[in-house]
This record gives sequence, structure tokens and C-alpha cells, in this order.
Amino acid sequence: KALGRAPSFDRYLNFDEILAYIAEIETLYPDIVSVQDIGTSIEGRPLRVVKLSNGPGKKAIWFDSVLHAREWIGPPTALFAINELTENLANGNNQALLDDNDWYFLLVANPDGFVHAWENDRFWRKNRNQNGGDLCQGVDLNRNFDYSWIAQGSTCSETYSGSAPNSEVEVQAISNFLSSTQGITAYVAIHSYGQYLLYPYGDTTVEAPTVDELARVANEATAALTEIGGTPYVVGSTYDALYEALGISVDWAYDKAGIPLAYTIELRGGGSGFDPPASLIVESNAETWEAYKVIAANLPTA
Ligand code: ING
Ligand code: ZN
Repeated sequence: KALGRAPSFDRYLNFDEILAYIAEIETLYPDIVSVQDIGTSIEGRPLRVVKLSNGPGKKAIWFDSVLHAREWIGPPTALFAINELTENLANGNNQALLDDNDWYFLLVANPDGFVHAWENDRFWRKNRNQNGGDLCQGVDLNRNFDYSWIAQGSTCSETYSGSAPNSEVEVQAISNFLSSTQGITAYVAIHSYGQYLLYPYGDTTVEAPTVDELARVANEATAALTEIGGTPYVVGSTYDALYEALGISVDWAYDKAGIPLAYTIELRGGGSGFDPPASLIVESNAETWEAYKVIAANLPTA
């Protein structure tokens, strides 16, 4: 079915609908949008990246959402950003944000898990690795990055870290792309829920070397977010503000890929947490866009 020029924000889009939207904006805005598959999931689905750019040689910001299958409030915020920078380019300071930066979006980082959550198990978190025929399926992709990785959990654990660091094809695809692509100076992992904006590290209480800048931009971003509707956000390192977490994407991006501005945003929850009613999407998008804009406006030069 036709989605129209803007994505629907009155309901959640499934994987096929997200791909259809990507194909549509690629056709509608060929001067800005380019689409690239950076890899394939273990069940063979594309890891499809949307790049928005209106000229060469720019610094860039990267977003990924749905590394965790059940966190459906993430992709709408990315779709909203894409729509602002294409269809709504004339709004506010959107033109400047596109003139100054390239934008990358991996809308569904864990497509097999996402489809499984849509079709079988709404609260599925991990990918769909069969784990060698073991009792339970799935690896927690946000414990599989090659930074401070340890073997943790049985295959049945929600935070099973996999058989080795970077063992999962989805993690390999992201890691390879971020390591080999020039100009990316900000990394944003979109998760839910909890209303946090988190920076490195998750494995230690030791402060990141650039903690002052990480905290400055994060505080500015959450202030802009909260101004929209009063939604409170907590800023801090993953370890301090939340809990110890090893092998996480944001720490890998900062420490191993050398991306100086690196965050996990834990968006607002709703319903029983991971399943906010679709009626919350509009408000969540509006406030989150303010935070994304602040991060983009503070991109270090490459
Ligand atoms: N929570 C995160 C998780 O993977 C988190 C918490 C945030 C960990 C940032 C690491 C970095 O446990 C969700 N909801 O996924
Ligand atoms: Zn998550």
C-alpha cells in the first residue's frame, strides 16, 4: 500500500513497510538520499542504511535503531529525522543541519529479531542465531561488540553475549562500516526504554577522556528535549547512570572506532515498557528530534 510522502506516525511500521518507505524517499529525493546495504542478517535480511547528504566531504552522524528487537519506539524517531531532512527541509534550521552534516540511519539493525517480535513474540530482544542448535536462540547484539567483551550468560539469557566478540553478522556489519567510513564523528544508538542519554563507559567507573564534552552536549540535548513536553531525561555514563554493561556498541564506537561523540539514547517507554501505544509516537518523535538536532549541531570536524 502507498505510504504517501511522509511516513505514518499513527502506527508502527513493520520491516517491509520501513523498506518500502526507504525505497520511496530514494525515488523522491535522489539528490539527497542514497541507500546502501552494509550486510545481511543471519536469516538473510538486508541491513539497509539510508544516507542523507547534499555534498561531498562532510562530517557525519550515525544512528542505529532496533539493535534490540522489541524497542519499536526507536525507528519512528529516525523516520521523523529523515522526513525533516527531506520532505520538511525548509522547516526551522533543517537546511543548515543538512548543509553542515551527512546523516546515516540504520533503521533496523536486527531485522530477524524485529520480524520475530512482530510475528511471534512481541518482547523478543536478541537476534535469531540458532546458537548451534542449543536449547535457546539469539545473541544480545548489545553485548557482542569487540570492546571489553566477556563470555556471559547461557544461550537462554537475555544478555547472552555470543560465542566470541563480534561473532554476530549484524555486529560485524556495523563495526566494519563504522571503521571503514570516513567522516563519522558522532554515533547514536537508539534504544528504549528509560529516558537516559548515556555516554561511555559501561564497563568501568573510569571517566571517558572527553567526558566533559560528552556531558556538555548531552545536557544541552536533553534540555532541548525536555523543553518540548517536560519529559525528564537522565544524563551520565552507562555504568554510573544505569548499570555495568560489557561489549556495548557505544563503547566500541567511542573507544575502538574513535568516534568522539558517542551516545546511547534510551527513549521513553509506555505500555508495559517496550510497547508504548502508537498514540505516543508523535510526542516522542517531536521531543527526540530536538535532542538529535543538538547532537548534530555539535559534531566535531572529521
Ligand atoms: N537497555 C540497555 C541494555 O542493553 C544499556 C541498557 C544502555 C546498555 C546503554 C548499554 C548501553 O541493557 C536496553 N533497554 O536495551
Ligand atoms: Zn536496547
